[in-house]
Order: sequence, then structure tokens, then C-alpha cells
Amino acid sequence: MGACSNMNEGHVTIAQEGRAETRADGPHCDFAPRHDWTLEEVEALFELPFSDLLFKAAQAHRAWFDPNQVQLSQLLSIKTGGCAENCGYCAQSAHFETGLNASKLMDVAPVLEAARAAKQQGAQRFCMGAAWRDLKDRDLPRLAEMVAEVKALGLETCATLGMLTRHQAHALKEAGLDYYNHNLDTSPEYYAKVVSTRSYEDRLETLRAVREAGMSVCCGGIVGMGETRRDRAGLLQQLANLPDHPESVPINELVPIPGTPLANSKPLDGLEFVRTIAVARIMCPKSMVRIAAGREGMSQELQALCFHAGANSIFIGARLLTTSNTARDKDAELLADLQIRPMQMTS
Ligand code: SAM
Ligand code: DTB
Ligand code: SF4
Repeated sequence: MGACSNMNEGHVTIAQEGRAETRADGPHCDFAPRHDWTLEEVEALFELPFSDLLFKAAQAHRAWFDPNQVQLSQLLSIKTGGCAENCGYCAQSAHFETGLNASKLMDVAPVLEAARAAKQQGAQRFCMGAAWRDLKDRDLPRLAEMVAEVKALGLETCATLGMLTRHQAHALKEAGLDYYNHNLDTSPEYYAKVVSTRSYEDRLETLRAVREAGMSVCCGGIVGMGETRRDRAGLLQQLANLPDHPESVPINELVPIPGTPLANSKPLDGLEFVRTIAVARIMCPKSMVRIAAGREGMSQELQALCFHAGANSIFIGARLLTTSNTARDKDAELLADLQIRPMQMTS
């Protein structure tokens, strides 16, 4: 990563895993990141013939990454359920009867135990998720200790704790937090149909605080919530037109949770999921594009298409936050079949 290999001047040669590659950066790169996408342009990408779309996405992928490498993250729910927000997809909202047992913020020791196990299973990044509307200052000391100790294990650190103030973002960065996950979830137009206890602008404000504190951003969305293709295009337009592209873009497919308003949403067509991945790759060419929630329900062939369309990150481990994930040995088998290797991390 770091320089685009698809241009004609200003070449630099980098050695990667014993392979010399000619790569270059600069204004002439065909797949240079852009921040001025119109909705019509994004919709036009979605409407390309499938093979043309995948070819373009694969080119964008190869311009910035080794296409045979994948980044591996593992989640842990460090504070489950009882959340004050009413996100219509979420098992953890206190507004819906989902049968989930709420729990308090975990102590540092069991979190570290889970992080060690995740590292042993091959995780490169450990993501700590809390079902909070916003972070309370009283929880900061424990979180800071948690983050510092997870980082000391040699893992990248990520957290998703709801809305943050500027000083909280700085404190987390100080503690060693590398990434903050905060999703825009869908288009600005569809957002109010999914959640009414916070606004799109609230989300953008936290993303600004995270950036200002110097952390990397993990920001994506959910598909399969009954939104239109135009909404999916609108989400990707918002993500790509941020001042800086999120370093990680998780694309979640809705995991239907009985008891939530979206429990009976019509499942998204698999090929439309692949198209969404491909468009995300083209629009955010330097980002890690993650097949996030919903992967357990996808065939090996569908996942292979997603990788071909430019996905280069997954969640590993038996659990996401409250729902199950593909078994580790099944993932190991898939990656071996596709000859995709874990990415070499630089930090
Ligand atoms: N409370 C924090 C927040 O909302 O930012 C962090 C946790 S929240 C569970 C993180 C993300 O997980 C959501 O923004 C959403 O994109 C995704 N998510 C939650 N429930 C999901 C579900 N049932 N299916 C797919 N994705 C889901
Ligand atoms: C993200 O985009 N997806 C993850 C992570 N960021 C926090 C969460 C997925 C949750 C899936 C439903 C559950 O397990 O509760
Ligand atoms: Fe709370 Fe996050 Fe779930 Fe929304 S998505 S209900 S904020 S835990």
C-alpha cells in the first residue's frame, strides 16, 4: 500500500515480499482517491455490466494493494445491551425485546485474555465494542488501560463506543487507540427510517472529533435494511466525500434480529452485495474494504467474488458482537483455497 501502480510518470520501485514492483503516486493515477463524487456518478458505477464493474474494481484494488492479501480483525463486545439508541437493526437497543441479557463494562483482565486468544488465532486488529449512545468520562480510565494493554500485546487497537467528545477522542488516542469505528450506516435520506434517537450530523461530528485527535477512522454501513440502490450509492458517496477516506470501510449485511423493527427485511441479493463492495473499492481505493457482518450466511463462492471485487478485510472469530460469525477453520480453508494470505502489518 502507499502508492498507486497505475500511472505513467514519477515511478518509484518498491520491494514487497521479495517482488520488485513499479508503483507510483501522483495526480495522473487512474485510481487516485477523489472526494467530489456526485450521486449520479455513483449510481452509474452500480449500473455497469457486472463484469465491467468487477474489472474496474479489481484494477483499483491492484493499484494500491496486493490483491492476495487480507486484513484480519476480531471483535469483542466489552459492554453488551441496554443501549439508549433505537437503531432498528440492533440486538442491543433497550427499545426492543430481543431477549439479550445486558451486561456491564468488562474488567481489563478478561478483555486481555480474549485479545491474546484473538492474536493467537491470527487477528491483527482487536476491536472493542460497547453498546453505548455516548461514552461517559467515568469509564475512560478503564478503557484507557484496556486499550494500552491490548496494544502492548502487539495488536492494532480499535474501539466503537458511541458518540465521543473531542477530549475523549484525544484521551483514547493518548492511550494508544489506533482506530475508532463509527458507521454512517446508510444514506442521509434513509437514516431517519432506521434510527430516530440521533442524527446523521451527530455521527459526522464524532467522526470529525476522531480525525482531529489523529486516530484512523473505520466507517461504513449496513445493506439489506430495505434501502434502495440509490441509498447504497448515497452511503458510499458520503463516505468517499469525507475530507479523508476512512482507512477501513466495513460493509455489513444486515443480520436480522428477531424483535427489532428490521427483523423481517427482505434479504439483499448476493450479487448486489458484491456490487456494493466493488463500488466501495473504486471510490475508496486506498481503504481496507471489509466484508463485515453477514458473512456467515454467504457461500464460499460469494465471498470469493467479494474478494475479487476488492474486499480485503474480514472479521474472524466465532462471534461478532452478539451474533455468530464464520468458524475460524472454515475461514482458514477458504483463504487457503483462494491463496489469500494475511496482510503484513507495518505497525
Ligand atoms: N454503539 C456503537 C455505535 O452504534 O456506533 C457501536 C456498536 S454498533 C453494534 C456498530 C455497528 O454494527 C453499527 O453501526 C452497525 O453498522 C453494525 N451492526 C449492528 N447490528 C447489526 C446487525 N444486526 N446486522 C449488521 N450490522 C449490524
Ligand atoms: C461494524 O461495522 N460491524 C461490527 C463492528 N463494526 C463493530 C459489528 C457487527 C455487529 C453484528 C451484529 C451483532 O453481532 O450484534
Ligand atoms: Fe446502541 Fe450502537 Fe446498537 Fe445503536 S448500533 S442501538 S448505538 S449499540
